Amino acid sequence: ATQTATAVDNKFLTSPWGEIQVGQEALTDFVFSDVESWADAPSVTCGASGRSYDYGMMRMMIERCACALAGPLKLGPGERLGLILPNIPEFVVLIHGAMRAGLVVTFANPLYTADEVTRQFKDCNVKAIATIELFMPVAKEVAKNLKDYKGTIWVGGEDDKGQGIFGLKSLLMADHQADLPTVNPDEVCLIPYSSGTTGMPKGVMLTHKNLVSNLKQTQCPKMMKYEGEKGKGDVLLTVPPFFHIYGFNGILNYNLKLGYHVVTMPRFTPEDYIKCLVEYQPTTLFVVPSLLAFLATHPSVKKEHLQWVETIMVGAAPTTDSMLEKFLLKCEKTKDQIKLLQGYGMTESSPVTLMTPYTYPYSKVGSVGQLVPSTQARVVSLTTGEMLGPHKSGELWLRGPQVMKGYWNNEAATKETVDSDGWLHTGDVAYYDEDFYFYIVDRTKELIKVKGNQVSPTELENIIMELPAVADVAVVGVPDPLAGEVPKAFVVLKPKQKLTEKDITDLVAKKLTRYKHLDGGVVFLESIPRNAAGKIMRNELKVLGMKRK
Ligand code: 4UW
Repeated sequence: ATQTATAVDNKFLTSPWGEIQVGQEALTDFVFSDVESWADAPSVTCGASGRSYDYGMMRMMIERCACALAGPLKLGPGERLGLILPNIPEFVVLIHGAMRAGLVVTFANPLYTADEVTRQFKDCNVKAIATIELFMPVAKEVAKNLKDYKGTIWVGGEDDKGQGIFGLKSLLMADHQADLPTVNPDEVCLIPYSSGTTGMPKGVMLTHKNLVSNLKQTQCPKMMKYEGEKGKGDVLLTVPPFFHIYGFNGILNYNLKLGYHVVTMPRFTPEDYIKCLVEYQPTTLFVVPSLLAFLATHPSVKKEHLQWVETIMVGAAPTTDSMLEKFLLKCEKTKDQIKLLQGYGMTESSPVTLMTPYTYPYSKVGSVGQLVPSTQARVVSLTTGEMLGPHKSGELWLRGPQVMKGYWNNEAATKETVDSDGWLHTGDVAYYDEDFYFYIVDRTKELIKVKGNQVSPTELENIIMELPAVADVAVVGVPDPLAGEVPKAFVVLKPKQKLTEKDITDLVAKKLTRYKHLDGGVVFLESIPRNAAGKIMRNELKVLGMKRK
């Protein structure tokens, strides 16, 4: 890259890639604006079943879904639809159908327990749920706890109107008519959940403008290869979930906008993934570090399986240079034959803020890249609060049109995270080099990342505190070769009380989905180290956790 970033009055850095026009479109209109140019090309294919819709069909189904949500389900603009769906083509129909109808979507991991989904859907006032047969029991359990509930959309199922269950297929076949609203770009359309820097998961309010701006930022022709190459027929295979912001905006919308063929799988298994590599011959893979490690090191993945791959995009958790090297070795390809791109972002920033340009020096592998257009950064000293120069680590602050409107119903957390000048305090520790490439080195926030998934220590701590024998508890992430990090609990018992490690791990396993389980184990302590303000000294526990397995 020849562009340089500028340090404005030594107060902040601007993007070396200039500015984009802030998004004024409704997200669905923007994502499908060029659909006529590739109406017959496949949009999303289910890698497990082969079920596939072309772009023209997808667009029509979205329109019909919007009318059905406004019609038979009686959902009005601003009301919330909750999705409990794996990565399937119908995910796209429902999420964009809802947004087209002016609804606000929140999505949950379909492997969440009913407790986890209930907390989220109650918190943001969900009025209807869409799910598949496998997760119907969870949806029913959750729906019981929701006020003014309007109905469940059963993807792939039959109608059962008596119980307020609507089959998606018949809703679409009926071709309902409704007046769909004109969407204002400043309206919230998505509320994913993130624990942010501290506490329980919170609803992140993202607007059409946030999400559309981020697509424009990541498709900046100068930074990426896309000028004149849209609709070239790239095929991508992707596993990161659409119910996470990276999967939804960073992967799904990003590639649909370009007219590419998105192949996805409802559930990851090594066999199915390899089968998809051979069957669809993807040119691009979107991965998280644990999936990259699988491709680089798993004996059943052969170089022949990867022969079509030209680009691999990795993000959501730290990746090591050596893993990227191992991947190249596995492919038997050189750095010139395969592009290793990395991106960094957060749910709170729609998500992308930093990205490696399509062409960048190999010496920068391991960097999370440069500021995307219209994005500014500060690296702030953890001790003095000053803006730092190159090669000095501090907290990363970011500002741009992709930064969230705020946390839903949580003014205090919003104020703590986005300051009055619009800076998003990421809770990540980073530095930049003389070419304005950024490197993430640590985290000051509590968040634990297990295979790219968020785990909030507070959520686990609250559950463990339910045990009457427990006096105090702290949960931290400890390094794990496969998952990146896993949660580990430090527990203080009340006098004369007894508990085993299993009592605690079993309770967490009963209440929370698999990746949040205490795979780092439990250590019993006399006391939890806290500072004068009563805050848990998590770094001390991390060090202790690495020593005491
Ligand atoms: N290196 C080190 C990274 C990295 C990272 C994220 O669950 P959330 O809120 O959001 C995400 C977003 C992932 C993402 C965004 C844009 C992009 O291009 C891409 O990959 C191509 C992935 O995961 O978690 C946010 C937190 O996750 C960590 C970091 O701590 C951040 O605050 N994180 N990306 N490349 N750490």
